[in-house]
Amino acid sequence: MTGPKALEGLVEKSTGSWIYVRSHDGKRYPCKVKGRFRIQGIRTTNPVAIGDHVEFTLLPGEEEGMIHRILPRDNYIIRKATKLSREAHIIAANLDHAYLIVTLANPRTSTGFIDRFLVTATGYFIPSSLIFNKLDIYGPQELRQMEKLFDIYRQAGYPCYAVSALRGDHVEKISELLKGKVNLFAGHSGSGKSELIKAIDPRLNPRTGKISETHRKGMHTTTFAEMYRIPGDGYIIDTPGIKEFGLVHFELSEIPRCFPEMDRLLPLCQYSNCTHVHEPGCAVKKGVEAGEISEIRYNSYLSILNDRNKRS
Ligand SMILES: Nc1nc2c(ncn2[C@@H]2O[C@H](COP(=O)(O)OP(=O)(O)O)[C@@H](O)[C@H]2O)c(=O)[nH]1
Ligand SMILES: [Mg+2]
Ligand SMILES: [Zn+2]
Repeated sequence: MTGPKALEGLVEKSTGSWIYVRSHDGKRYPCKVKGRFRIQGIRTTNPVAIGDHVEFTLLPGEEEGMIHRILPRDNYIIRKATKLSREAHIIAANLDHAYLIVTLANPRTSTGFIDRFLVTATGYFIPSSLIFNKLDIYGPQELRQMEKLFDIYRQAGYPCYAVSALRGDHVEKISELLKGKVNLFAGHSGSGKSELIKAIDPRLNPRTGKISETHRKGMHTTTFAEMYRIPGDGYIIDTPGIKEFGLVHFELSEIPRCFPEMDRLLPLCQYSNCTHVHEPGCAVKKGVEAGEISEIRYNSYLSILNDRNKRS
């Protein structure tokens, strides 16, 4: 007699108690996890994450499965489980691209938030871009500000796009970018992630707007990412309620490496252990003075460094 057949599939949804795996034949199975999985050196609250490729066996009845192996991850993005926790929560794995949905009004996304997101994604080797949403409500002031931010982030090496999910402006362009890839959507609650997903594929129905917000706030539980299949053989992973991206296990010296425009200059610093704060002969500080590195980005660097120093 042979054992139960092992199948392979993609984790599309994980609620904690059940993990939903799409097998290669297209069927979706609710699964449980067997055994313990760890990322080296960090404790995680969820061993199996959305985007994971797993091996599982069917339980008697062949409706449910048991996951017994996670295939090696290309990458993953994690945050701290709670603000003070030492445990990490894996947001998603095997991402091709991460998009931060930014709004300059209703709500306003700060550059500090943008930079923390980009540092995290860059540190985990996930190419990332910014999508400025709600173009339809911007006045001259917001449009000027947007142009300025476009310059800063493009110069730093991050593509920038502007859309209106509600009115449909430039949504086509985004759909093109997402094709054939696993894409993460992040951003403040209310920035329009769900609305944009609906604009990309009207058949999808993520909850938008006020009702779900109040609902969410009342729940006080971890919100889990959702994965959506989109036309053109791609996926969007919607990550609700993520306020802080944790640089969970980055060394201090790795942080400047996550600013591409600083990274280029690091070999030119006079001291190899330069922190780029006060040292003489610092190429990064010279870059800021010369306008090669934006002051906004440099200030975000200082702020991230400062937070880290406070904690350790
Ligand atoms: N004016 C305007 N409102 C938008 C746009 N995109 C989303 N919204 C609105 O912003 C609110 C929050 O959007 P939602 O997609 O739920 O945000 P999420 O929390 O990021 O998923 C909803 O009332 C949306 O209708 C847009 O492009 N323009
Ligand atoms: Mg949403
Ligand atoms: Zn330096």
